[in-house]
Amino acid sequence: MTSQEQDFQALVDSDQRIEPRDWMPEAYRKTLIRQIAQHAHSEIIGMQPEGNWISRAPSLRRKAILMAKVQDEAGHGLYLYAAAETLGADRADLLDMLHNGRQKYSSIFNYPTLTWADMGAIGWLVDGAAIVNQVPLCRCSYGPYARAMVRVCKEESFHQRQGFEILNTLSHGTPAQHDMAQDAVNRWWWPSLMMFGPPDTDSPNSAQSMAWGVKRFSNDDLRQRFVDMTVPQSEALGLTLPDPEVAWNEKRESYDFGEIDFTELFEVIKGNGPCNKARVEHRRRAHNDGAWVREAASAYAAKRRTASETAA
Ligand code: BYC
Repeated sequence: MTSQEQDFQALVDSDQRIEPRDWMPEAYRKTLIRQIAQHAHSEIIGMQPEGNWISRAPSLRRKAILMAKVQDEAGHGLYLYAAAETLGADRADLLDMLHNGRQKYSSIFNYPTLTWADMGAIGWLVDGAAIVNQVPLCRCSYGPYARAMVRVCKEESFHQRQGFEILNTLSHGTPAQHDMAQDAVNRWWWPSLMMFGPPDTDSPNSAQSMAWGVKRFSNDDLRQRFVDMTVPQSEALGLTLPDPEVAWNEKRESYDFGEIDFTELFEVIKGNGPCNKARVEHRRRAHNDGAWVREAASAYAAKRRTASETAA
């Protein structure tokens, strides 16, 4: 280890933050750009499944809340792209890599949203899983990422509660509404568990990311934490989780749960999920349709720059 590397690791080990101008190993920079970019892409792709229901929300109140939530996701994408830029990444390059499949986004957004109850299940389960994954990232060793996560987590907890409230209303509504809520939970439960990534035995990035203080807990530990949090909530909702093996384990003081079909996760990551193609195509179209906005913003910024130079 060089002395620069030793100083860097000592900072990380003493729980201090690495800031953009600090020296950092190239591999640390690359890992962060990879994770932050994937995270940013997930936020903006994640707008699609929910955006699908804005025009069909069952009341004005639900529509206003859903619009605010989808807008929050765009904001999360912005904080995260800005955090990646502090590492020297170029936002346009990152978007290109999303559009041509060279960078990933979360598997969860490749599933369709079939009914209004899916808005509840996404809020409760997907945002719930996101919180469990992201609260530890508030203590990530890289300052700009950690700080972005603080605000993201506050907003995610509002999102999670709105999802719970949708499901609670449906679950205690008519029998048809209850069935719709149960069906949504049945479809979203296993994909939500997969959001935490492959099992620890099959997670190539974990060991190094944990040594660098980027990840604070392993994929399996966070998944277990999510299950422990969610089972009592499902009881409060009056809904069941689609896993007969869920049972309290006195010895471990945690819930046991059934085996996850990780071949499904790997297939979805490879691009073979139910909606991968549609999501990326829609994203590319939106990007192309928005070209005039980017051009107008750049032209306006150039005009202002010229005006202030002339004034000076
Ligand atoms: N989907 O070695 P591993 C949100 C990839 S946003 C797709 O364990 P790592 C929300 C992984 O990238 C949700 N790919 O990796 C937004 C790696 O591939 P590469 C997103 C996955 O990085 C809007 C390979 O598999 N959250 O919540 O140590 C509305 C091996 O995995 C997935 C974040 O991005 C997956 N599920 O750990 C509502 C949080 N899992 O890159 C909600 C930040 C794994 O080597 N990210 N892969 O080619 C993380 O915490 C970590 O990156 C992960 C994976 C836990 C996801």
